[in-house]
Amino acid sequence: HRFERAIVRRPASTFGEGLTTFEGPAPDHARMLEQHAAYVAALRGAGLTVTELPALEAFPDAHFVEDVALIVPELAIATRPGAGAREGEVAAMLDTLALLCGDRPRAQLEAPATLDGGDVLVHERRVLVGRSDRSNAAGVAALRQLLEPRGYAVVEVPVAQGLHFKSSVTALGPRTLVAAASFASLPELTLGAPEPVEVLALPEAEAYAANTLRINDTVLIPAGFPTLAERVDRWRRAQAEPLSVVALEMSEAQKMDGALTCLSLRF
Ligand code: CIR
Repeated sequence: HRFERAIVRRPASTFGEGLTTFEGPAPDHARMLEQHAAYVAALRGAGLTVTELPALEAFPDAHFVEDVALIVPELAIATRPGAGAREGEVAAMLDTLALLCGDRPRAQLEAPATLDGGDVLVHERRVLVGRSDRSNAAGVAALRQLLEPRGYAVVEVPVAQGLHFKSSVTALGPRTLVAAASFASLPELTLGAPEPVEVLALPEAEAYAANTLRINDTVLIPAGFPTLAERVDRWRRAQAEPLSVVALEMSEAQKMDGALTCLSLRF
């Protein structure tokens, strides 16, 4: 499956007031804008047509657009984020979904369901969904009801650590996942996969780097994680088709518990 478009949103000047568990130096807005611009350039470099939405000053986490929607070829779903402070971000995305999602049917999750897109990893025809502090059982059930009739197998995965499932597990390709050590041996990661799936485990010190982003023939990785870079390079060289790997500085998003996938919706 190839992606054609992405939606991103400019980080607000208030972005440092967003939710975070990070303790350390304050995030820097100018640097965040630079890193975001490099990210958008990398999406374009990977061949995507990027729609850049304006900053929402009242919603400091709104540039983490991945959490408010899930778009697959068969359907576009507006989610219901699990953090009360982020619920209002959904309304700001509805017009854009209507405009850009073509003739896909659209759905919207309703209370009591909560689901953050960061908990959803679409891997071929399997959809791995994290049960986290943000995504509840009703959210997983609602997703199952929408996706299973459309030919996806929804697999629930417990998220015992980190913010979202994809904070700790992402897909490099159809047969390869990359996971933080504490997630790497979860049986759900490979459950029901039609072909063997290899899980590349990262040491705990590089847990953040488990959030990679494969877009067509490009893999985006966060800069500054040598084990990840080495594993991805070895994996890349073993692939039949040529792939480019692009490393991006992610320090400011990381301070706000965000990572590569969070910053866009791809479809
Ligand atoms: C939050 O706590 O909701 C934001 N500060 C970070 C969201 C990151 N999104 C993602 O992993 N998909």
